[in-house]
Amino acid sequence: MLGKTAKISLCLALAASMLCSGLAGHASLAAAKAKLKSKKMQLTVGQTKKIAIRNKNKKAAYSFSSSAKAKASVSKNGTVTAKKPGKVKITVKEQYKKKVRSLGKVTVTIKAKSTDSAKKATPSPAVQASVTQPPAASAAPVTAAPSENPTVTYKPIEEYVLDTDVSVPAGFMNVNPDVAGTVETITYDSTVIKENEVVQRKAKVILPKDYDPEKKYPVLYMQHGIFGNEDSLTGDNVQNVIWNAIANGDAEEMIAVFPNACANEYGGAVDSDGNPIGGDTSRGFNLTHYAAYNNFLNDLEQCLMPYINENYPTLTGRENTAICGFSMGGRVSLHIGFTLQSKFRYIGAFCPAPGIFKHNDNGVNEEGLFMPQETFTLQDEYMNDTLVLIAAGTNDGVVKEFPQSYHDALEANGVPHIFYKTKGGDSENGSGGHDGTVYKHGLYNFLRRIFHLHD
Ligand code: FER
Repeated sequence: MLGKTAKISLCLALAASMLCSGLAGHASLAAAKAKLKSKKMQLTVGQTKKIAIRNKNKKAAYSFSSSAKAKASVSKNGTVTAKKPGKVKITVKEQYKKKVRSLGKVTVTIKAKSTDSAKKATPSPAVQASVTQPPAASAAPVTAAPSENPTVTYKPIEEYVLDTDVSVPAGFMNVNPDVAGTVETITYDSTVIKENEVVQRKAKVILPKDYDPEKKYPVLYMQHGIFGNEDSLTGDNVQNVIWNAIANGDAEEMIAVFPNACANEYGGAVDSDGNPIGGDTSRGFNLTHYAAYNNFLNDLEQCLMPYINENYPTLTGRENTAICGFSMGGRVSLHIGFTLQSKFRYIGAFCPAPGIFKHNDNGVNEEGLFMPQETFTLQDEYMNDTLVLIAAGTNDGVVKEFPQSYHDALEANGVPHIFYKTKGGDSENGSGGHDGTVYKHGLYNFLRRIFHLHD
């Protein structure tokens, strides 16, 4: 992975977030009482947005009531739907054991429909979110009942896509033993690396705190950047972002898999003749090396996913399966997600690398995996039923404007998605914005939006 500065950036980001929030450290975060993240919400008629609660107590129940249901209704999980222009107050209460406590009121200001109001809802100066909305006649909640899964109804993708709030809670990257689950290493047989030969490959499996093999969990596959392997993401403490999101009540309990996305016999970088290059990364920008990442589609579909589904208590089917990644892993995730649309309902790409379209970056001429206008799109049946999130650095010196070009194509093709830019940590090597600060921010926002059940 090129994001060598990630750890330095992490420290800076942590220091900054602690200063901003006035928190002394992670312990106080765990003990803090639940409170409303914001007491104001601006919506346009037709828009929906979830009321965010910080430091949710997982054992408590939260209830929401609207002062004027004709203007704005609110669902059991706190999603507000704007119906008519005006002001509405939503009262939020927490019930824990027999105690009921008011968290206060959120004042919702509803504006009449205007053409591009969603784009103007910029959450903070550092973060510019842009949202391509689904067409008005959007999908109803999806009921998934593959034979081995319980019958559950999922939130329509529209609700996530219209949620332009991409802020993250303080301490979302912290290492916090109180919320930690476990990390396992698996070895599985791959039949797609060498002809007529089985090659053993490794992956990390991230289990949630209180993992119970009697339960069933949705699965997130997350891919590392170029020159990485199955240890890169755990080495960068990405599992803590997942555990924090679950502990904050922002993400469902899930199993995450961090594979080795370089699907060749070495599980590592090669030169153009296919020979390993060790640490000589300057020789790693070539088509043979990139082809190993393209081959991960076969490895994942034919070998790793079946292994995970056989050996872990997983919920299967696209409603329960997400894919995301950083940089080269973001490219891999877009490749796989847009190719295997019947298998993944959630696709996240954080600082995605070149190669989705024809390019000539780093002196390498690559044909590209998709054609921007013709093939980088969703099939009709998945168009309004797939969550796509692309997060980019405001000044990414490594993948430059490639993430923006993917956003532009999706927008031109009318594919509903979320795209936003956020600032990276400082960096001395010109890769500012191509680092852990940005990709973990993207991951947290992705985690907030995947697998949520409709209530
Ligand atoms: C490239 C520049 C960067 C490229 C890939 C990367 C496929 C990947 C960077 C990373 O994973 O950090 O031209 O071509």
